[in-house]
Amino acid sequence: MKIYLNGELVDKSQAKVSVFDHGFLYGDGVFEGIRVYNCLVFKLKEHIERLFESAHSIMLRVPLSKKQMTEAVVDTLKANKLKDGYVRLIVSRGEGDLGLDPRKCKGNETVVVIADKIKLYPSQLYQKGMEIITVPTVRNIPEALNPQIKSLNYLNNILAKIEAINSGYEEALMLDHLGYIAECTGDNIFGVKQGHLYTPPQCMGTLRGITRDAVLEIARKLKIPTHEHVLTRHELYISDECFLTGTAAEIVPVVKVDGRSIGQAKPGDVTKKIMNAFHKATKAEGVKYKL
Ligand code: PXG
Repeated sequence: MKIYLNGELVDKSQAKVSVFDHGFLYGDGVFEGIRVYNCLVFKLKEHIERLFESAHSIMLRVPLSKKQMTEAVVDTLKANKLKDGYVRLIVSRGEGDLGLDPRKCKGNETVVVIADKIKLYPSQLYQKGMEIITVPTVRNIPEALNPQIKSLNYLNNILAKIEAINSGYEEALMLDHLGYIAECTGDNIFGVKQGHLYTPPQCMGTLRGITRDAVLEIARKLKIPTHEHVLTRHELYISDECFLTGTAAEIVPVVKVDGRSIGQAKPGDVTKKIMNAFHKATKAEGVKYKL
């Protein structure tokens, strides 16, 4: 496997970064996860845009232009002869000293591109649907660490994931500090009620997911009314359908939340319609490359 590391494609065994890298020491950096379907990089422009926005917010200089970053992604995919897969883009503050001061890392920013395969859940889960549980850890407060920043510091989400796993669930429902629904540990959440689609607004402690945006776009095309507003757990419990969206997980039907059946406790018609349209979009859209 070849890894892109600071301008070079190196063998996996040679792809090493310093233990003084502030990405490692403090989670000081940003990342993206991108999917590739049959030599089409889905929503690559949007992912690169969000990477640069995250970096801008934490005052991290990305040593490549957006065009160069796009080329780095495609070159890494080609070097690994991957038609389908998952790309992880990472920009960290780079090597500094043991203090927090990011000025010590100036000019040392680390850029990594990994192209690999990913499968989060078994296929039957997509047919049967998932059960999720609300966990005690609340999503980061936007005024402290805004979830819009896709930073390398994922402990908030990992703590929630651990709580879900300890309770026998694969995924956690995270609330915001006010008790409204935020998102899951690596996915956005949607409810369907009487043919309308609901999802929390992006300003309320949720990441503006690119799959979330793609689903909203698909829904509008399918003439499904969409609403981005605050949701309580009660509103989710009484939904007809529920599903999660994320680049890694794609679209996952949810059939139970906190022990409450959602609708008929099986993947609903609107969810299936959106899943179909999403899979069609992944076959038709994206930045194309040749192997
Ligand atoms: N919310 C959070 C907190 C995320 O990390 C999403 C929503 C979905 O966003 P996109 O743009 O992908 O539709 C994410 C992204 C994993 C994993 O192992 C998931 C993400 C990132 C890294 C790993 O589940 N999700």
